[in-house]
Amino acid sequence: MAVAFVRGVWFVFAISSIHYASSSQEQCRAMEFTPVRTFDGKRLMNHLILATEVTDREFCGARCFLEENCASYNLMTGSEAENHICELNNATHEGHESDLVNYSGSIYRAAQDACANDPCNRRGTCQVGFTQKDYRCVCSLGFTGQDCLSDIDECSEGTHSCDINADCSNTDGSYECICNPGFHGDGRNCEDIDECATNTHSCSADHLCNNTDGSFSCTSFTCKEIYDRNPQSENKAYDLVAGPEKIPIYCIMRATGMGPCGGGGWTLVMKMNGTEQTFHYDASIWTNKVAFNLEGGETGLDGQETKLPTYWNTSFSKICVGMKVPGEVDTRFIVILQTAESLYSLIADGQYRPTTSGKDAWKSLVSPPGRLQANCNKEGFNTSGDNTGSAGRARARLGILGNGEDDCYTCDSRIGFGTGGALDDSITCGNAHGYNLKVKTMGYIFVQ
Ligand SMILES: [Ca+2]
Ligand SMILES: [Ca+2]
Ligand SMILES: [Ca+2]
Repeated sequence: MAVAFVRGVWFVFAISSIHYASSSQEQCRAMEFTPVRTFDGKRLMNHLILATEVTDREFCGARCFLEENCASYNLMTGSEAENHICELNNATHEGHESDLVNYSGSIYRAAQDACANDPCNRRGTCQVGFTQKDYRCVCSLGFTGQDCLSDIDECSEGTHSCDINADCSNTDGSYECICNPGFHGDGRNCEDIDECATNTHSCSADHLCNNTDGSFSCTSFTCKEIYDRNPQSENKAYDLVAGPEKIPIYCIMRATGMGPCGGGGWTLVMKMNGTEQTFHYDASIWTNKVAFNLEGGETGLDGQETKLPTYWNTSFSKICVGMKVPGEVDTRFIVILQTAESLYSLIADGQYRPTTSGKDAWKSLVSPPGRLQANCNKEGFNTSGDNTGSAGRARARLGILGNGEDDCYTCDSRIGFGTGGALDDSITCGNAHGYNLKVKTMGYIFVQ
């Protein structure tokens, strides 16, 4: 008997029978080469995995033991002084009887072959000598289990390589990746489809297509955007993105009846009734971002009041304001050239901001022509008297003030939107000129 220690494994060589064993739990392997399975003058062909030289003929068995796929070996013996050729095979002659050929000078030795009946399924590799069953299976990709019968669910185990924008579906032995709707690619790599560029979107002609990751959105923020895409657009409500949602908002596209404002796509902001207190100068409606009666924003120049999110969300370079005197057919408009990020930004802070429309323009809003006292003529946003203590005096969120005295301290007349104060605090839109002229109108504000 000889004893050797090679790469952490003890080998015990008996004269007739050689037994190899290792004690490591994971690599636990036991191989026995018995005299019954030793064939002098034979060589197993066609199953070679490694050929090497050994100085000691007994080391060929040790090499086989250390090579996990080795099940048998051919030892070609030379003279005692020379090295021996050691051929390691991944099978034994069992099931391969015709591969065992006569070969002078060769000794063929086969381990007990628990792999002979192919216990490993799905093209798994059987390794002799491992585990209590004397074999173990190295499963091919996608399979697991002792005999490789179980499919690995790569999708639920998270071992797949599908794109983050793909759906993983498990298959027997593998898995499939299919890009999510709105993406294209092979499943491993998925890219957003640009529906706008490829013209596969479903946006109407009124809306601009905006590509998004995995989808697209159809948007118009203003009536002018719609008009610019289609100058034939008619006056009506269109779905506009005004804030987080799309809501129907009335657009005036045609110049007809719009006086100096003309057409080109006016976005409705407010409609107010001068007999109601909704839009009084002191009402919080001017200083908050809360919509009022959205339904009223879907119709044109009628008697409904409304305050739309366009008040604080819509930027513009000009404002069209109109007044309609009860009993009159026409609404009279003037245009105010003013750029701002929103009407809210011009009004809500209460700061006075002048406009330059002129007295005659403001008077033209009312029919018969409005009247103002001769002096002051202060016009703009948040217009009020010069003395800070004049809360009771005429003021307008957007309008012009007139005074009999040659100053702006005691203003009693006004034309404007969101008015209040002397001499009739109940008029919130229209013209107040002393005790003998009080015109409460509908008021409309559009931006473009
Ligand atoms: Ca699978
Ligand atoms: Ca897209
Ligand atoms: Ca006065």
